[in-house]
Amino acid sequence: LTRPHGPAHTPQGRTALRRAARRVLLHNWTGTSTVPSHGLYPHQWSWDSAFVAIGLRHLSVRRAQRELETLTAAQWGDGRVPHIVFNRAVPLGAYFPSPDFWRSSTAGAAAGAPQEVETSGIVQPPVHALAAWLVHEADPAASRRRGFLPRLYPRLAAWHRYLADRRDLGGGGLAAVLHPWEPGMDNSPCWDGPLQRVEPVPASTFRRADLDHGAASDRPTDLDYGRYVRLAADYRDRGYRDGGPGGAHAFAVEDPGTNALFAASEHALARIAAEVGAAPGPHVRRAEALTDALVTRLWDAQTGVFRCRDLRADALVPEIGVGGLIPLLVPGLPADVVRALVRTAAGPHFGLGDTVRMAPSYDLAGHAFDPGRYWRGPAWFNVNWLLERGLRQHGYTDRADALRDAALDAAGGSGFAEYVDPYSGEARGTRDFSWTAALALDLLA
Ligand code: 9WN
Repeated sequence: LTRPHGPAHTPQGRTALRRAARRVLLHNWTGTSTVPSHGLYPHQWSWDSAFVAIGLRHLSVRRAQRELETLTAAQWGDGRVPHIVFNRAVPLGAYFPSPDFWRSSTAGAAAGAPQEVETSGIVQPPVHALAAWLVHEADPAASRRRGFLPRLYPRLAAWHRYLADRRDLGGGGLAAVLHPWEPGMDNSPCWDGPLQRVEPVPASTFRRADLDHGAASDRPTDLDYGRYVRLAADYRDRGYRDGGPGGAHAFAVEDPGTNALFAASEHALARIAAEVGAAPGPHVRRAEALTDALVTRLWDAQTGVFRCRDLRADALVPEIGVGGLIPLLVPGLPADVVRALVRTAAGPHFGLGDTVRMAPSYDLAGHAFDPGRYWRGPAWFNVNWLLERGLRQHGYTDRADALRDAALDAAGGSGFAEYVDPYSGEARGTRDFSWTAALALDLLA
């Protein structure tokens, strides 16, 4: 375990880090929103924008507001906030799958896809209400002057309604994900089992633009992509319908990370409602119901971690992914569950503060652990920011401080890498990655 000695530990180091993080965010700003990275991800991504706004608020509250406004302007009539909003100035071949694959404005017309902009048809975790509240809090006067929350509130409320009404496919009060891209942890070993039912399309039928920018050993495999493409194409060909006729999805999973973010954001939405003069009660009640459902449906008391539920098999997935720790972020989680999660984070599966300084994305002792490959082991900054916030919220201040310093050291030391090897801190994936810079700025504040 590397001992702390990085930029987080001196005032000069912190100043330099702040400056470098700002440079990344300025560079990745397109005028209306922020790209995760110009090469690998040249469009706007949903949960990235929420994390970016949380950092941008320290740089420009106006830009942070704009980031969320641009994203939610591409919301569909049924309430879904798409996982990608495409920039039409970017050539089609720069990212796969491109707008001509998703065909949102035609294939998604019945679901109310916008006509003025092309988007994907799937979603990502709902971090937006939490982000909107944090952006508001950064400068409440400026927020009120621009009517930021009154404009955003109906959009956020419709987004949460979509998740609650259309995505509760298991009937137990949680939102299901229908594609491994939806929980944002694309190739986590948690999806390996449920994905076995999905017939991959041949790799010869698509061209992976990601390999122009990223090392193949850091990225998902062609077999993974074959299954991602099959699932997305099938969803599109059903008009992006979630239920109703033909609504049986080959992949449907209840993910603890997504649902924990839903619960935390629902609490934030209650505060937003109160601020804009709407009733907070329904949001508080939904947040509490989500918290109960998380514990009832996904808590594994024996291991002390939340698991994914494969809805097709109606069984918990045996793999232990870092999404299972994210409920630490939820206010009102039962105290015994909080204590068990904190123990698990520091135990052999995640080694936090023991064998590693940042939580890995997957079980250190798991059979599929790979310290370099994407969501199969590397440590990610958004996830560790969420855990830092969860630890702090539940009073684990020393652990939160240590994690904050570790994340700052790794962000600075890796050139704001997309993810890092959890043991060595070595940079993986792309560099100058937006949420790494944004969340470093937030941790420095
Ligand atoms: C697919 C943009 C996104 C993140 C995801 C991350 C990765 C996309 C990809 O990049 O996914 O959505 O092309 O691999 O897994 O969490 O939002 O940064």
